Amino acid sequence: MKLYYWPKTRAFRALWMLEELRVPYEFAFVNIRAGDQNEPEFCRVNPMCKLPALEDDGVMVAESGAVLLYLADKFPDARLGVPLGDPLRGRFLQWMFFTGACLEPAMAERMTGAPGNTVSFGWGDLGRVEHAIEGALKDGPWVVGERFTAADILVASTLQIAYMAKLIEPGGVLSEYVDRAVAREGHERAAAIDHREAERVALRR
Ligand SMILES: N[C@@H](CCC(=O)N[C@@H](CS)C(=O)NCC(=O)O)C(=O)O
Repeated sequence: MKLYYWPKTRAFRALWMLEELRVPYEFAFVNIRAGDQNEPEFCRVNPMCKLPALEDDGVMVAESGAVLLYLADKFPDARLGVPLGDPLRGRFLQWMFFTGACLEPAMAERMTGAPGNTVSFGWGDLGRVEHAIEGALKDGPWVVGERFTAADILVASTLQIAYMAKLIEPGGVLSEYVDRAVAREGHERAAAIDHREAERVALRR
C-alpha cells in the first residue's frame, strides 16, 4: 500500500490511520512546497492534485475521509469503522463526512472573518459545528460513542489545528476530547514519523 504523503499536511490523517491499523505501507513523497503535486502522474491518482491519496493494488483513492473509510472497510478486524448493518453505521458515516463538509469550511470561514449565511452554508458556522461535536460527545468519549473510530481521527486532528490556529477557545469538552485522541499510541507513532519526516525534508533544503 502506498500513501502519497508530505509531512505536516492532511496526509497526517491517513498516516495516523495506518499507524492505528499497524499494517505495512510505504510513502510516495509529493513535495507540495515545490509544486510536485501538479505533476500529471500524481494528478492521475488524485484529480484534485492534493494530499493525501492512497494506492492499493491498483485501487486509487483520494480525499482524506474516503481514504480512511477505505482503510476502515479493508481492515474490519481493527474495528476502526462500523460495519454495514450495525445501527451505529449511520452515525459513523455522519461523522466521517462531517470534517470535510462542516468542520473545515467553518474553520476556513472563521479564519477569513467574512460573515456567512448560516442557513444556506452547509456548515452553518463554527459555533454550530462545535455544539454538534459536543453533543455527540455526551454519549461517550468518542463521536460514535464508546468506541474510537476513523471518524475521531478526522475530527480530532482537525480540531487540533483549530486550536493551533486559535480559531476555538481552549478548554472544555472539545479540548479534553482532542487530548484523549492524541494520547493514543497510534497517534504518538504517527506524530513521531511526521516529525521525523519534517526534519528530514528540512535538512535536504
Ligand atoms: N479535501 C481534501 C483536502 C486536501 C488538501 O487540501 N491537501 C493539501 C495539503 S494539507 C494539499 O495537498 N495542497 C496542495 C495543493 O492544493 O496544491 C482532503 O481532505 O483530502
